[in-house]
Amino acid sequence: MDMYQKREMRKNKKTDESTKSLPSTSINWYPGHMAKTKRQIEEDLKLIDIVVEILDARIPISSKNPDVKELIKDKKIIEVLNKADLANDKMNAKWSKYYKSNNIEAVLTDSNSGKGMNDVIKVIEKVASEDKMLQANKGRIGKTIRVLVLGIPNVGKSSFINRLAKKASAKVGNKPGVTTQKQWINVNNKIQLLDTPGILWPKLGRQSVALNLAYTGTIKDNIIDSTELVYYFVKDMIEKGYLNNIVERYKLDPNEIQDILNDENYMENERIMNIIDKIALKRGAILSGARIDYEKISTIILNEFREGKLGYITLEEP
Ligand SMILES: Nc1nc2c(ncn2[C@@H]2O[C@H](COP(=O)(O)OP(=O)(O)OP(=O)(O)O)[C@@H](O)[C@H]2O)c(=O)[nH]1
Ligand SMILES: [Mg+2]
Repeated sequence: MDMYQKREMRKNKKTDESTKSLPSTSINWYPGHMAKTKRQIEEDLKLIDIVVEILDARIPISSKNPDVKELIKDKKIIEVLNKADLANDKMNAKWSKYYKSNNIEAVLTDSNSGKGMNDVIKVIEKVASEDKMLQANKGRIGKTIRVLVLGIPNVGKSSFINRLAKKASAKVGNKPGVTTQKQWINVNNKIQLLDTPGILWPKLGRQSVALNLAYTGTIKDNIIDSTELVYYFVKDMIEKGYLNNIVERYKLDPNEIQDILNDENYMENERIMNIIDKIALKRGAILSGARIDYEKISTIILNEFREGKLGYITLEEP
């Protein structure tokens, strides 16, 4: 990066949280689409007893849609922190404790391996048995508990459903008298799952939320400049105590990195960019004229994060 680029970077980054604006929503979520999705979920809610909301364990706050509470009204909800295998163990425990102390039912899962699925089943049965409304509703006693899976894009809704379905017998066809085309999956003799999840719209109000969703791949990274995205990612990693993960993954010299971070001659954003430059050099993300290929290094770093190659990382704490 030459001096001019660095100056530009400095100019841009000074404003960080305050004035920098990201696109307010991903292209797929224009208001009409959102309204249609909402209506669909409202229809599905009429058919079910319990909601399972899938969150990304690495970003339990950013991956939660705050409208859900209003949407589901008095339906009971279970939070599933999926992709727990990619998240930090200590933070997983911290989040579990947080939910417990707030009387929120929450389960950590890995929908690839199936870890946590039995806990989900147990919690569904427990919640159903405690739900007075469900029990009071005479017609429902002895009937199956019907479950709807909700979640923002890419959190693992389909993987989660497939995992539960694998344990289950074949799909149940349309029930006579049910006019919709709904397909139900028998999870066991007590629980049925609607086979299509409700896709919630991500809430991009705060910049940090939009960034978290871009890091994890929930919103397309082409809505934000890749140099900026990787800049914020590395900055967040350092601030959240994951500098070592980067140093180790890219075989950087820890002393050299410390020197960069302590160098008073640079603004913070320049220090971050210098570290990214080091990674780019290691990975050969170089263009003609020895310029850094930020697009390439951005893709490399973020893909490796998404694949878990940077280690177990949780970006939000309770
Ligand atoms: N490591 C890990 N990867 C997961 C887990 N669950 C899902 N994935 C991966 O995350 C990606 C998205 O999973 P999907 O099940 O398609 O997510 P979805 O919520 O159905 O996504 P949309 O249908 O696009 O809204 C896939 O590459 C999955 O393999 C998990 O628990 N751990
Ligand atoms: Mg899906």
